[in-house]
Amino acid sequence: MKRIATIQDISCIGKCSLTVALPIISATGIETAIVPTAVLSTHTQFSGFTFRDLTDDLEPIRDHWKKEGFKFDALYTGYLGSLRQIDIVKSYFKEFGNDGAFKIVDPAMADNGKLYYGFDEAFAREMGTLCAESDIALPNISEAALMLGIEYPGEEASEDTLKVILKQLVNIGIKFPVITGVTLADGTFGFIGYDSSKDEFIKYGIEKVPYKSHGTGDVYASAFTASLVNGKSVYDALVIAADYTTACIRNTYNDPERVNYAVNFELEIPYLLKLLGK
Ligand code: PXL
Repeated sequence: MKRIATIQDISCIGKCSLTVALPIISATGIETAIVPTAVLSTHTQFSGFTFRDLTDDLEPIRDHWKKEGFKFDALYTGYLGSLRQIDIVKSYFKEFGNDGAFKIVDPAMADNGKLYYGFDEAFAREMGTLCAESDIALPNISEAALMLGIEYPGEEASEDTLKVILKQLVNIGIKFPVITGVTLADGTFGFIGYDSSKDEFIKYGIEKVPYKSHGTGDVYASAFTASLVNGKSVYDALVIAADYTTACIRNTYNDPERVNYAVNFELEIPYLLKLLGK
């Protein structure tokens, strides 16, 4: 069996980070090791959430894994709680990121042009340095702009603007940035990326669902990681993740009993497996 390690928080309620990554990746037949960076009662879009920082556990977990000789097919990081955690994650990349392990960074820290509660611009810049150690980085438009320290171009930024931003991300060392949640020139919704090793832009969009929710970036990055480790090419994995995430958003949009803090990703797992030919 393939094995990945994913490093992000546990939000007990909120359907994001580990409570999304673990079920999605496991369902596709991959062993999913987790490194919880913090435990929160809910994600940070609620008020009054509890936050237990687990930074002090990260190095002992790494060292024990090293002693046991565990190997991983991918390392996938999401929401990180502090500057120190970013540094420690780099040491996980150094320790476990060779032998062909994919390093995937979702710099989950912002949306709608604004950083999530508790983050500042220094954190955003530092996240850029972690993305620079990844094979693929998956920022949304807000995160891309914040890592660069440039003005937020808006959710409807043009493809030309996004291409300039992609090149700027390469200039700060990010080999293969893929901006998610973008609206393409033909009005479809999807991603645009730039593979600097091939000097090639890639993009894909599907019909937009008029509904926005938290946690969709986490669903996207988890489905992408699962697809890649299941043997899909980077482009095919990005497309599968876009199709699956859009199905999750549509399912939620059509559900009169939906919750307002996350998407119905569970109900579309059979569709993800179908996309993967399972
Ligand atoms: O979905 C990203 C995410 C992950 N983890 C925590 C969050 C959020 C978004 O708000 O608050 C704790």
